[in-house]
Amino acid sequence: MQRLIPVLNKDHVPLHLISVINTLLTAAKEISHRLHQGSLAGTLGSTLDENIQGETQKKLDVVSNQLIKNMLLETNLVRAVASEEEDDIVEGNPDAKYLVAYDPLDGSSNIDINGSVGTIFSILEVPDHPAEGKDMFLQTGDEQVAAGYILYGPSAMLALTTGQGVRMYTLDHTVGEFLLTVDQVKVPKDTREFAINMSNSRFWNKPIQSYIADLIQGEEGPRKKRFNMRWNAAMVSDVHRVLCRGGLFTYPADCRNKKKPCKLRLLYEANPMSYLVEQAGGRCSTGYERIMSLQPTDIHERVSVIMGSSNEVEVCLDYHKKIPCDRFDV
Ligand code: AFP
Repeated sequence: MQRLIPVLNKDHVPLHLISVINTLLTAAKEISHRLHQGSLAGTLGSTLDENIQGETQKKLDVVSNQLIKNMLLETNLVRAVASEEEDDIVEGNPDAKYLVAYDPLDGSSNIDINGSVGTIFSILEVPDHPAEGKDMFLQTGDEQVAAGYILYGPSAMLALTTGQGVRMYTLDHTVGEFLLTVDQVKVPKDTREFAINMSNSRFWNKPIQSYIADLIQGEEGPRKKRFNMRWNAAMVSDVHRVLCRGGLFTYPADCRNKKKPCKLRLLYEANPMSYLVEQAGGRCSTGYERIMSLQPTDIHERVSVIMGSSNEVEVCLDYHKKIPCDRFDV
């Protein structure tokens, strides 16, 4: 089986970008090791702190964030990092060209129950136009030069795109290498599987309520076929399933907290996952706009997300076109 670096060389990926990706994978191997040790590593459970998102930080959130941040900045190839666990960006080498936005441990609520979690990353270049501090990161998802995730499941798997399709690699613990296991990922255009947190249904807007209600009616409803549902409470795990066998994943805006109608973050969750899904032939939208066309206004900006099998996403977007509603995410 092919190792990662020869594959990226064949794709003519710039050497410094390969080095940044490889550094992320070195951190991921350490995170994978600590996760697989579980309680034995003494890193389960929560800290007494909250991150900028207002979420209680798990010990492994903090450990994973430090590992990734320190390793990336030590390469001297990274101009700055933006992390879910950092209030502001952390500056690196002022002459470097790469920016890395990442969620160090997505799905943290699964850590203490031995559930799947993952690291999501998005790599940009410092913009040509003069930009300082966090403004450097305020680029559309179309500007990404690489994106991916490492899913720490029964096996540790990397899904990666540098704009030439999506490949998946599996960590071989004996040699400590990510080996190519899926060469060109393709998301099936149709699906009978959707992923959503149903407990929020009374807070959704009308288009999503109507779309989901029709899915649940199955053969007797307007879709005239039965659908299945999954919800792993970790975007990395749910989107990995979509990449592997199709499906529609959505975390729509809701009116639980009018100040924070959306949950998923644009820069280090929605954009990197959208890059992967679109490169694999899928479709990604907020319900009204293509996600990777959005112009970010803040590094921790949140968006509503609908992504996956292109024909099914199209059906969901039709509900948004036809049903007038009060948008919470504007
Ligand atoms: P945590 O990292 O705080 O567990 O949040 C994970 C996440 O951002 C995303 O990975 C999941 O799809 C979604 O939130 C789960 O949200 P719910 O807990 O509301 O289902």
